[in-house]
Amino acid sequence: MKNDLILRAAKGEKVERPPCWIMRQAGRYLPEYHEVKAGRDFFETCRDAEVASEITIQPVRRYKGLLDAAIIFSDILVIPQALGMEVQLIDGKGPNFPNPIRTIEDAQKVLDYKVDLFTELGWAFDSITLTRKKLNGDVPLFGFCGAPWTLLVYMTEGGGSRLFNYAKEWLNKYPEVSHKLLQKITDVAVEFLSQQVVAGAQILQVFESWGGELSSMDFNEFSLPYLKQIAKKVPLRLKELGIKETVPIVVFAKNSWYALDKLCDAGYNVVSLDWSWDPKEAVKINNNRVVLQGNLDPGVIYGSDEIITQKTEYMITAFGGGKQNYIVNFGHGTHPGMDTEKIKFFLQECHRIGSRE
Ligand code: 1CP
Repeated sequence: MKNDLILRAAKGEKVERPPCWIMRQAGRYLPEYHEVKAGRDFFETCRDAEVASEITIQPVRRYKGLLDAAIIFSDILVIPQALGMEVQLIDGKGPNFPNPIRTIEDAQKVLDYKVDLFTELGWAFDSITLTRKKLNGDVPLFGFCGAPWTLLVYMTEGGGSRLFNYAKEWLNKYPEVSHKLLQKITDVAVEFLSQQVVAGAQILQVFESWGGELSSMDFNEFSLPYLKQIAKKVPLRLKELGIKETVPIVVFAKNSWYALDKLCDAGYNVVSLDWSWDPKEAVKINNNRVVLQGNLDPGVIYGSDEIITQKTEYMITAFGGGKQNYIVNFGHGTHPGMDTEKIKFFLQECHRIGSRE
């Protein structure tokens, strides 16, 4: 490994500066992404290891020396696909499930589905292995998956949502079946994450992007127990699979402000924060139990250099300076229209500010 900064930082070690990466650092804001994708179907692009590895490496190449990790180009919706559900990505509209889970019979079909990860998601492992080879030790590679509740949202809603009426109906009308579905998703997530490590992933992130849609009480019932299972079972499975190194795991539960204290004890090495947090508050609540990651509002990238500097400086300082228990990121992903040069400036500022004695 030429650069293992993020692996050391994620384990809580003291580091020379905070490692930097950005959620959705690959994708639509990069002109080279559009060039390579060339109007092809999104999932077809993911399944082509050569293309997916190229897209994964694009930001690392563009921001040479500024990014300390790559994240494999794929999507959280590949687990529903592995559970036998059809998922499309419609340009300009987002994910679409032609047959979402709406009835008990639909749910039973998913529960009865015999998942064969290597048949359904073999391409994901090939893509990770090839990307690792191409990265040649430049930076560590993230594997990832969607958290069970967030995936259940897509599987019941059939796509993105504003009201979350179908997902909420499932939790409140059929809590027992909802738990069975969440458990099935969890089991697949544990195996999928573990096999991503076998294929070459060196650090993992679990995306609970719709965590903030739950009440605190429902988060405790429908999200947290499954997040905890993932954190506990992946290391055990990795041991069984003969992996000797510790593989750090990050959890990102967007807008789940009420859950930070519990997430710090959920078994993860790193807790990633959205931008609603004042880092000082989060640092106090965490009290050095885990490494924190985040949390600049990506919208700051639309600002002047002075504003980017000012807000980045506040962030890094408020997280304690960045030499321990901190990883730089945005509070959520990049936007398609963002200026690549502004993102470069942000990363340069993180290096400058984070390296200061
Ligand atoms: O650099 C990277 O991060 C690339 C890999 C990646 C990841 C980690 C992609 C590529 N998607 C994801 C995770 C993902 N996908 C999440 C969790 C993170 C988050 O909260 O943003 C979620 C919720 C999805 C679902 C999804 N897939 C959406 C959001 C729709 C909604 O409901 O709001 C969208 C638009 C996609 C498609 C997708 N996935 C990735 C990209 C680059 C795209 C856009 C594809 C395109 O239009 O070209």
